[in-house]
Amino acid sequence: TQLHEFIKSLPKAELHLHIEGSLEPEQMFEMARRNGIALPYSTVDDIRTAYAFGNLQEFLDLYYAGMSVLQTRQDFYDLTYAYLQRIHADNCRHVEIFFDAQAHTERGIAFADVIEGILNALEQGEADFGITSHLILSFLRHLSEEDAFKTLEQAEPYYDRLLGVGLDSSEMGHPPSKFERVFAKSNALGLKLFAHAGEEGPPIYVYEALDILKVDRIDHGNRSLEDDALVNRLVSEGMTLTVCPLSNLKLCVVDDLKNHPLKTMLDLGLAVTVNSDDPSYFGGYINDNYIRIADALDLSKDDIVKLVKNGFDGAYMSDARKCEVM
Ligand code: ES4
Ligand code: ZN
Repeated sequence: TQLHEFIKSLPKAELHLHIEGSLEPEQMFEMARRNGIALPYSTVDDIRTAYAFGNLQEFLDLYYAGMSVLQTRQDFYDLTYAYLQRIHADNCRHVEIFFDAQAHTERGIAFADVIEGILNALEQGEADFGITSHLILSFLRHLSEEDAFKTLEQAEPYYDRLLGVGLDSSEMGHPPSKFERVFAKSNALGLKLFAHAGEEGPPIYVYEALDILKVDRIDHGNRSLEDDALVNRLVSEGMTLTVCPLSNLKLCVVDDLKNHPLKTMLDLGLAVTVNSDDPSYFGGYINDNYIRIADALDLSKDDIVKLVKNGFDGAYMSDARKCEVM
């Protein structure tokens, strides 16, 4: 349709993307083959069939298992470069990427191999596709504060090449307050602060992300809608929420895209953006997320423009770069 073509034609920014969640089944087989790793699947279709999740944890179990094929610096390079190539086709011009360092270092992969593979691909992607990018070190919240501190220390040689730190993985039972001190330290180092909150967790987790972690963006934030005072605060602060429609559908945060709160959030004046989260696992890259949610909620051209603009407003880009792409 005309709206689909409009969405495809717009330059976009993506602010919520886990690079390990862009690992496509074909790549998983190729890397398993070259690294001599046995997979519990025989075909690409087997993998896609297995991607049916009842909640966040069911997804995370397959996500951490899948990334075990990532072994070498070249694997991290290839993963990242393929993602950039894919979003270039979606006219995505800027991306801020999370990586889960601990999910690799705990398997014995060197931190340097992970981050240098990713950073080298980001540099090549800018040269080849004109996509600007930032990298965010995300702490796994099911692991300890001490483990997060250790990971922040391992990143020391790369602080100037990191935009910030994030917080992801199993939300329930792991409130933002668990990471108060490591976020304070990250802030003192000049890093930006991001946290997943209110995806499955209650509004109090969003308050903690704001008040205790002092985050610069909230990832997801859907459940903020249960608390009117919280909504008013997020609106008045102009806090960016990185919403992920197909992720919410696949993880049963919503039962149907027609019941997704995105349009409500927009109409309340929240600074919501559209993102793909883990595109290989959730069935779509950035344009698919825009198209599926636009169709389900009957979004207007003005809604789409607002969402795209929110993406650039919430991004860490120079005004000159924004001018160039918007
Ligand atoms: C994630 Cl959707 C989501 N939520 C929490 N942690 C994650 N890690 C990768 N995707
Ligand atoms: Zn996420």
